[in-house]
Amino acid sequence: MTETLSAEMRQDMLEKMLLTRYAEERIQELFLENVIRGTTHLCIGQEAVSVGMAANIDAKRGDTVTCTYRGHGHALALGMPLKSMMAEMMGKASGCSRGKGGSMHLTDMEVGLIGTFAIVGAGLPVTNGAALTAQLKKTGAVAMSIFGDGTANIGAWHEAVNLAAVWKLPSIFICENNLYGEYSAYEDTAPVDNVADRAAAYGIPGVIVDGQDAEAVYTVVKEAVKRAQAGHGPTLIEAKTYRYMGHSRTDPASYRPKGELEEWKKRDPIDILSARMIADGQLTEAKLESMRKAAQDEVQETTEWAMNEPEPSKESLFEDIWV
Ligand SMILES: Cc1ncc(C[n+]2csc(CCOP(=O)(O)OP(=O)(O)O)c2C)c(N)n1
Ligand SMILES: [Mg+2]
Repeated sequence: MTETLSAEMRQDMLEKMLLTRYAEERIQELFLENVIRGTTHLCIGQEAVSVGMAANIDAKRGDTVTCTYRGHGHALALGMPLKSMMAEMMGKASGCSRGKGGSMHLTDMEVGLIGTFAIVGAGLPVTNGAALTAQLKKTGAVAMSIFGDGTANIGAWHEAVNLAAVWKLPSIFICENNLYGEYSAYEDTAPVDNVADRAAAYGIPGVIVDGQDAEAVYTVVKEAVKRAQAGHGPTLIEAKTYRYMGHSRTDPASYRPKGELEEWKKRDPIDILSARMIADGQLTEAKLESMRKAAQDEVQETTEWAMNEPEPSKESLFEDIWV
């Protein structure tokens, strides 16, 4: 059953979802204005998974997270400073990867984010490595990997889930099933109705959760953490969600059936949590409005700040590399 969280935790989740939403809207504009180069993959519509996951992470304990190129929301939910992210987007030296990674390579060891990966499926084996460390050192830490529905068709995914199950690693595999892998619909590329159904092949629990409901996501991830810490091994969680935007910056997503986006927008993660808080007397429309404004202001101020930050030096090209 979905846990009812404290007013403070709900407030924190709502703030982070608002910050992610407005930051990503601004990022899209900045790409179109050529202020940010390369490409970008937005998680607008999927924010509840980010906050539900992140609220279970204890970086001090040594918990770790790997995620994908669609990782802005996870990074912010884990507590990466917006400045660090925005500067990285713009290739500035003050970015989390010193301006050399960009949108798809956000990393912040302080918050447990050991990497966002552009290679589909590449995060799972790394998560297993972190989980093995926790298991051998008996730290009680867990390692999470976030990925999409298309990723469950990749060889590395199957090898990683299998190994984690055999070794009973404290790995937690969280699938954001947003119905599409690039431009292909889930049902055209997978032979099973749910990604979670694949858990049976590896003898681990496969749990389906409403990915639009932050508290529901929080609840199932918490269960998976307990299981991992008790030495029972990994859990596969499938959060049913939807990306409002196309796959990447220039994709108009014309392959989607008419009306599908509108249906999903009726179950917006920010609306669901804020409505619940209002119903429980923890939030008013006016307070919500001021929270929106605060998030928008932070995005605007941070954007301006990042634009004026220096580029990395030429010498830094030879730093942080293996020869
Ligand atoms: C190994 C590999 N194959 C193909 C690609 C190209 N590619 C980038 S994203 C993507 C789709 C992944 O879909 P999904 O796992 O559902 O994640 P989503 O983008 O929907 O979050 C593909 C095929 C890649 N980056 N890496
Ligand atoms: Mg997908």
